[in-house]
Amino acid sequence: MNTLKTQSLNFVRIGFMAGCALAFAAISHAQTTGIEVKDAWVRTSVQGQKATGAFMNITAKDGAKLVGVSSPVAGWGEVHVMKMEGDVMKMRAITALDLPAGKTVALRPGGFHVMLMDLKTPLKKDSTIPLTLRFKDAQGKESTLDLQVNVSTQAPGGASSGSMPGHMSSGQTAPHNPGMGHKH
Ligand SMILES: [Cu+2]
Repeated sequence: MNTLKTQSLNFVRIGFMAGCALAFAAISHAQTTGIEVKDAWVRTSVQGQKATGAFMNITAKDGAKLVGVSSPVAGWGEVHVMKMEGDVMKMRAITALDLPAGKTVALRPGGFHVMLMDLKTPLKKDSTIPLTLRFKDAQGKESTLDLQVNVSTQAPGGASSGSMPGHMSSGQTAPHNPGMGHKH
């Protein structure tokens, strides 16, 4: 009985400290230099659905790794890769996604993506959610990038790749700079 009480007290304290650390991180790393995120969107979810995917194009000018993701609407987030194994499409979590210098890495349905787990609320079309990405640079230094991501049923500008990028960038923190690096 006594032990139980001590444990739950410790738990409360750890939770509080984690909250402080998060708040501090958000302030001290508000400016992530050299990393650009475009065309970010997260797929709608329905009541009772536990997970959904988020997709975007990330360019790290000097190279970096995407090592973590979180959002207040989810219990936790993971970076996933989706691959065909035989005839079965499988996805698994990876601890780091390599972002080679100057190359745009696409997170999209069927490939790399962000998975938001243990959703706390249904994500409604045309709303936005906060999403925090955590990066590690070549020196191992961590930084975070806070985004507001549109909730949608499909990629910005439609399902095909031939449409105009930048069309939906309202509400995103990434600079409005359409066209760069897109091949048709
Ligand atoms: Cu996934």
